Amino acid sequence: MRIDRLRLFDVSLPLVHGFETSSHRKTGINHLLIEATDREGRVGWGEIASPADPYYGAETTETAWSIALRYLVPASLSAEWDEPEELESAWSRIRGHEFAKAGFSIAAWDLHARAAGLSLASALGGTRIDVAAGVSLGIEPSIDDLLVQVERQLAAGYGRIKLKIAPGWDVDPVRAVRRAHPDLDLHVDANGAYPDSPETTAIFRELDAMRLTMIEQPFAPRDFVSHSALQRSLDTPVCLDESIVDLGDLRTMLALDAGRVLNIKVSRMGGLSVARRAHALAAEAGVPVWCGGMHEFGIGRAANVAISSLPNFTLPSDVSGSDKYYARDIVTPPIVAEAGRVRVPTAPGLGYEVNADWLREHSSRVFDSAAGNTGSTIERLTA
Ligand code: OSB
Ligand code: MG
Repeated sequence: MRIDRLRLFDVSLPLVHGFETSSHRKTGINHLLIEATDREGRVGWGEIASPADPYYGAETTETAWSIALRYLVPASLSAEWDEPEELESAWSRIRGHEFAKAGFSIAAWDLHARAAGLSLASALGGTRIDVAAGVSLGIEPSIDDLLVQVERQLAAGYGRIKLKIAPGWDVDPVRAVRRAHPDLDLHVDANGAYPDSPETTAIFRELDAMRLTMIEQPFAPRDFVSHSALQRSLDTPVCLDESIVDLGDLRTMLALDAGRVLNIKVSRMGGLSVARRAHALAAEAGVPVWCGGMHEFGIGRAANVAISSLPNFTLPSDVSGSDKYYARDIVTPPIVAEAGRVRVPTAPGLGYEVNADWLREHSSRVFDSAAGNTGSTIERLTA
């Protein structure tokens, strides 16, 4: 297989409901979409789901655009490959930039699966016909507002809810939700916002009594030692997200008992091949996994659905229907959750088609490798 042409679209969509985490509030999402056309004219799609700002990780939409044009596009156009891993090895010497790499990995896997006539889920070794979906709820102006959001998502059929927490927004809102819904599959995500201090330990002791499924990423990403000490003092499993960007990080987590649940994000780990290897390593260690989301548009969301069909994704994933975030997604049909589950497509590749008009309408710039050389100077505004 050889990719002959790449186009990158810089796409923005408004969120239907603002989303606030421990670091900031978002009202819209800006991701990059990748269209890869092979020598036979087959097309694969990928999504670079980096946040616009460097508060979740170091990458931004701009760093991803720059690394893509300067390194990943030329590497992808010059490789001859059969398996996606072979193409990925063309950029393995580039350090970091996992979100940027993940977009190209998804496009390669989509092409690979389409060429083989397989759904992406089957090409990855997935076994489920549908996957359990959970929703992630941001910090709200008040506890009453949060309770309204919880009711709304339960009414929509979701069975698992994750609450964003931050210092000053933790024990009280979580207790209120737990009181209103004693049996709900509930967990919290701090996005690394807590200092490792006696006050923090006291907060997590209180949360430990609320029968949460997990406490996600309480401390800074590189602080495995604090996560390990906390995990050993709690009954609730600690889940790592930002800490795990490669398999070495996962081995560190397992060796230090720094968490007992793993959030696998295709984007954070640099693509589908690494995500699949992390899934296998976690399964071997007896650590359950789920797939985290980055507010993906339909392409990245479809990749998340596909990876979630693997056997050790035993906890609900952040793969809510497109409508939780977007009035209109860029794929057709839109991704939908029914009774808290999303069907795994059986059509070849990602199983969704891109609406080209809608995509163009929401793109602020488009890069086309066929329009000239592959240097960083060809950024074309769409007509
Ligand atoms: O930590 O899971 C996170 C969104 C942006 C940055 C970090 C996170 C999130 C989410 C999104 O929680 C959940 C989703 O995409 O459904
Ligand atoms: Mg998280």
